[in-house]
This record gives sequence, structure tokens and C-alpha cells, in this order.
Amino acid sequence: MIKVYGCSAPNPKKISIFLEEAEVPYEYVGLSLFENDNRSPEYLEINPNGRFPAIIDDDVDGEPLIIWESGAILVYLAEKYGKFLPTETRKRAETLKWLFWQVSHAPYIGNAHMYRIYVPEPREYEIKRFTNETARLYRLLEDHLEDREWMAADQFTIADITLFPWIQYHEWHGQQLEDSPNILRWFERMSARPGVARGKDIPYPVFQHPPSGKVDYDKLNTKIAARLADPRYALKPDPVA
Ligand SMILES: N[C@@H](CCC(=O)N[C@@H](CS)C(=O)NCC(=O)O)C(=O)O
Repeated sequence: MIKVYGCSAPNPKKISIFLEEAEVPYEYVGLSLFENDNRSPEYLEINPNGRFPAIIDDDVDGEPLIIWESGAILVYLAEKYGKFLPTETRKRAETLKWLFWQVSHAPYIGNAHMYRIYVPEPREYEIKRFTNETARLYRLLEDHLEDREWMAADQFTIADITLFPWIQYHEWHGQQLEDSPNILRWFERMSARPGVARGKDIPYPVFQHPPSGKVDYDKLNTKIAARLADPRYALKPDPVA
């Protein structure tokens, strides 16, 4: 049985989406970044890098196997269950290319989140840098999805799974999907899949958190809504010449 450690943030959502799509049994330990669960001694024993997600496969040749890094987990699960990663050389290479593209560029988008939503004071240089880089990534995606239904290999793969939970946050990136019709069509196609629809709400739906009483999540969500409407933070990307 796979045990997943994660929270209501984009990287862990990839794993619940995979497992729901694959329809395999798993157990989920729902945690919270806002309560520093990722830095607890117990969690650091599992992932010394202190980030979500991590999984433990409890019986690999009789021993537990710990994996962290969302891309590594997706490849592991795809190979374990023989799903969503084609075996034909070109298709597999294309899928892995877009998977690694997403994982390696996620920090730019994560920094757009950080400087648009969470930073204590507005920092124009950083907001512009990460908003513009994120906009460039959206333009690349929009072109890529021009004549494709799926990210890679003409089929639903882990390259789609890795991307979906990030695109859910497009408003935080200063992006309107109405301006990116190809991404919007792909996003709707993904949302219509029952496994994606279930997995995106595990352990909690986007913007929802465990009711521990330790953090005032209503206050947090009010602050996020205010940031999305505050012109000092909600800068638009620079126009492209
Ligand atoms: N490269 C890692 C990144 C994981 C990551 O940054 N996860 C976020 C949640 S989406 C996190 O745990 N952040 C904690 C922090 O920034 O301290 C992966 O793809 O798994």
C-alpha cells in the first residue's frame, strides 16, 4: 500500500490525481504548510528536504521504500502500475521531457505565488520578474497545445498530471485562461476526468485546510483575496513585442 504525505498545495495534488486516475488503493496523511508540518522532526525523517509530497511504499522486496520529489514519485508510480507513461521510446521521451519541464520550472511559478500573494510588502522587481517568466511559460504551453489534446504522446500521461494542479492557480500567476484558449480547452478536458476531479480535492480542495484550530484560515483566505485585488501586487505581465 502507498502512503502519501501532502497538503492542499500543487505539488502533492499531482500524487492524489495520479492515484485516483489509476484507481489503486492508498492512504493519505493530510498535513499543512501553514502549521509547519513539513518541518516537524517526524516528517523530516521521511523527507529531509522538508517539502511535500513524499510517499512510502510499504513493501518493496519486504522493506518500505521512501520517495520524495513529485516528478520522481510520478515516474515511480507510473512504472509500478504501468500507467500514464508510454513505453515506446519516443513517446516516453516526450512525456518525460514535459514532466521535467514542469517540475524544473515550477519554482518560477511558486515565486510568482510568493511575491504576488504572501510577501509582507510589495516588491515590484520580484513580482515583475516572476510574473513575466510565468507568462512566458504560459505562452509556450499555449503554442504547444495548439493542435494537441494532451501534453505528450497523444495520450493522457504524467506530463498532464504534473501540470494540472499548477494551472488551477492561474489567477495567482496573473493569468486569465480566457486569453489562452488552448490551455483552457486542455484544462476543461482534464477537469472532466473523474480521477482528476477526485484527486484535486485530496487531502483538501484548493484553498482549504485542515480544521486544526491552530491557524485562522478564514483570515488567510481574506488576505489572499485582498492581494488578488491589490494593484501593488496584482501586476499584469509586460506586453510582448
Ligand atoms: N521539487 C519539489 C518541490 C516540492 C515543494 O516545494 N512543495 C511545496 C508545496 S507545493 C512545499 O512543500 N513547500 C514548503 C516550503 O516552501 O517550505 C517537488 O516537486 O516535489
